[in-house]
Amino acid sequence: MMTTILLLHGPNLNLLGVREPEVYGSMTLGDINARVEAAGAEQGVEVRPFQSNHEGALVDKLHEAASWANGVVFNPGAYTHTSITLRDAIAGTGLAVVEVHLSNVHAREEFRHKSMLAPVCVGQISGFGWRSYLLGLEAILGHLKDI
Ligand code: CA2
Repeated sequence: MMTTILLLHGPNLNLLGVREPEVYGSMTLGDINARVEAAGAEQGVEVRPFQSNHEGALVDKLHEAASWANGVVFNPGAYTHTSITLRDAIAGTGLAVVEVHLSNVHAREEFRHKSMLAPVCVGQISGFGWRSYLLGLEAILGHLKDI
């Protein structure tokens, strides 16, 4: 059976490469999706990207993915720091999720240091720009091999 990974992006990440390139880099979300999909394909892994600015749509996608995804690479954006709803969705589906961030959230404002989701994730990758997603893919695939 082919391994399938949900590549999930939260709010404002559709602006990548268009606004604030000094903070978040010049790659667009489409560029990042293509790089992660290509890295997956090299290993025979299907990567399915999805982005939403809406918390409920992200919850719905996690629920849906529980029936087809082996794991999730998730940049929850600012919902990282606020969303008990997304935390409950991850815990409730039992999906294996790696949390990723472009920026080093621990080097930024205090309110970004706390993740509501990290305790129900396999782990967190933060601070490597768009490569955080490649590291996230490697991390989830390594995790899935071990279980
Ligand atoms: O570093 C990350 O990946 C974040 O998840 C990005 C979130 C931020 O709230 C988190 O603390 C860390 C913000 C995403 C905003 O994305 C933009 C992209 C381009 C232009 C403006 C915003």
